[in-house]
Amino acid sequence: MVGFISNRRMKNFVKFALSFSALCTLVLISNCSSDEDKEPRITAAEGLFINEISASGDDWVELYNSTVSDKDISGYRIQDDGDVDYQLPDGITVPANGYLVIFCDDTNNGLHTNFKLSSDGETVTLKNASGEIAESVTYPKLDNGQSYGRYPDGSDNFAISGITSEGSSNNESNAPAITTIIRTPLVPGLNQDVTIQAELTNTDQLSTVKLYYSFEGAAYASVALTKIGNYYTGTIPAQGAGVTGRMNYYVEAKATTGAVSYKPFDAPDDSYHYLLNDDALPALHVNEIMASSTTCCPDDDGGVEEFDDWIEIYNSSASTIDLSGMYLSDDLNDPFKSKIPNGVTIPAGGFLVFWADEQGSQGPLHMNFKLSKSGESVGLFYIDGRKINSKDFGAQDDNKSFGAMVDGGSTWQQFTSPTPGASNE
Ligand SMILES: [Ca+2]
Ligand SMILES: [Ca+2]
Ligand SMILES: [Ca+2]
Ligand SMILES: [Ca+2]
Repeated sequence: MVGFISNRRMKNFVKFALSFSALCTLVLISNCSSDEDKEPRITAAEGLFINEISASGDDWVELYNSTVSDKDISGYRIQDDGDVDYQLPDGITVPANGYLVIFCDDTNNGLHTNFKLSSDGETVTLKNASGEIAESVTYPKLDNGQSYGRYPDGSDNFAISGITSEGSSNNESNAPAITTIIRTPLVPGLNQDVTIQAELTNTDQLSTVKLYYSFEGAAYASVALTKIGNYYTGTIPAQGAGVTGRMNYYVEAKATTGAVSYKPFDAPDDSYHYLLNDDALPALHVNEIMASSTTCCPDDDGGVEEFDDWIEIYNSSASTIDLSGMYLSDDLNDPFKSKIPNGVTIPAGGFLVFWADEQGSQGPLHMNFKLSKSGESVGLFYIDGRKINSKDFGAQDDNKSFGAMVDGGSTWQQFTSPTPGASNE
């Protein structure tokens, strides 16, 4: 479990050390016990807490005031790792026994900070007007719809909850959180059982974990998942020989309190899916790659020239091929890495260049990975994840490409004069 840093604890420790100093030498302090829960809470602003943090999708920090008086936090500052701290507006109060949400959305105005939070986890620190640390909480990796908070409000018990309670009490919103879902096989063939494993955290009050699945829009069926090792495990049954279509699924975790969480978090509106498909794979080929460009062939984005990595795909068939929903990846174990948007086609006998620049905002041909100059793999995958074609490559020289000697062929060579979008020659 990921811990947290509490300034209050440090102050409690100082107070404890002072009050017991007459009894204990410094050497013996570690042997003297004290129930710090009986010590009054002392903070730079007593009774003010960072109560809940959301850091994936919507980023925000919820403050909680456990006292019966409004707390004026004029001059307070908030920061995350590595960013300049942000001063909250004057005249802002956290209401008595109430909540205030600070939006970490990088808009730098009012209750909207100049930074975003990392979904991988970091530390959020709140300082008072004198610059003293009022609260500091280190949160772990969070997924959409999950939060890290105090359950109940203002306590020292932190947990990842599978549901959030932005601006309201955490007390009824403590749900088990589903952190990981694994599907085996990742690319199911027709008429195959599919195993789903779910990893959970914050399970003290766990009641049930269920897998829901729906084939081709039928009503969802459910199956209880059984804990095997670290995972809650169950099976989506095979659909029969020759049956093709789309399987949607999601996992639900319910607490004994009735609080429920899902993965994906907004299921059933959203769900995971796989395709049972027996289409013949298209005649497409990874045909030429550039893994280290400094002067060759700038990308198709206007403005300043960008010399990005690229992948050329060749259509060896006599028909136009629609690549909508197919995938490119630089990891052959992760076929679903970068989805090709709708409307991308290659004419019969034609070539198309995809940019491996992690700049998806530059258009439909820009993939969310780059190619390693020291070598790796490129794969083209069908809409169901089956591999159409792939190529492993070793270390590459700057501005020289690696491609099939004959378009679509299996013998590859280095090209001093790359031919992105045209026949290799
Ligand atoms: Ca809350
Ligand atoms: Ca680019
Ligand atoms: Ca890469
Ligand atoms: Ca070429």
